[in-house]
Amino acid sequence: MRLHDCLPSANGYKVRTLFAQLGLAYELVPVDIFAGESHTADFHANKNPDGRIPVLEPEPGRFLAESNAILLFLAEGTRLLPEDRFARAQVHQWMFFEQNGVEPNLGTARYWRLSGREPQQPEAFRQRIAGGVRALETLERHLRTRTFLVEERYTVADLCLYAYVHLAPEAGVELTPYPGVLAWLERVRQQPGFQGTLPPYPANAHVR
Ligand SMILES: N[C@@H](CCC(=O)N[C@@H](CS)C(=O)NCC(=O)O)C(=O)O
Repeated sequence: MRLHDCLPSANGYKVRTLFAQLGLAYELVPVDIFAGESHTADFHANKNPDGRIPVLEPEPGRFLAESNAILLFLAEGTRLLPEDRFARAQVHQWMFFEQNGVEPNLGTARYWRLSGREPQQPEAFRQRIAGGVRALETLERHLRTRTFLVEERYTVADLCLYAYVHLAPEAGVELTPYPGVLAWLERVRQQPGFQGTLPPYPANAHVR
């Protein structure tokens, strides 16, 4: 399998971590998204019409985009995705929440802050932070009394949410007001195959 990815991406990090946790080998195909490599005619036509990474190529010529769709595809039939229909729907619930409440808020705010884009759009940045804080409050309400997001066992939903939640301080949002979230992050870090930190954004990600 091949993964078209850019290493500082936390969406890509989700997939790379799952590969490690499942013990699956893959070939990394680097895509310099800051140089426009995900917006070539070939990339749009054949890999992802949305022009974004990560993109999984499970077999030559077949491409799957959206990090959470990739996670669910790879986790099928493994211990990280429950077979029970309702538990599986709860996994989906949290992964949809991640794409609605966490990634567009904490993920975008982090990118803007680390790449120098924050001062260009202070009001939009403030709104993303407010949305991120609301998502953290939601997670805290759920995790204060639970070990993992679904049925007290580690699933692909925990990995999915971990990616941008643990990076909240890089968006400027401290996690100390969320002790349940902090304890859960630590439990995720203890999982076999856990991957460490992400590399920083390259120089060409920054506004000049
Ligand atoms: N919802 C998508 C978001 C993917 C995404 O935003 N990827 C970013 C990197 S983290 C990207 O490729 N950006 C390049 C661009 O938008 O031109 C997912 O979960 O995979």
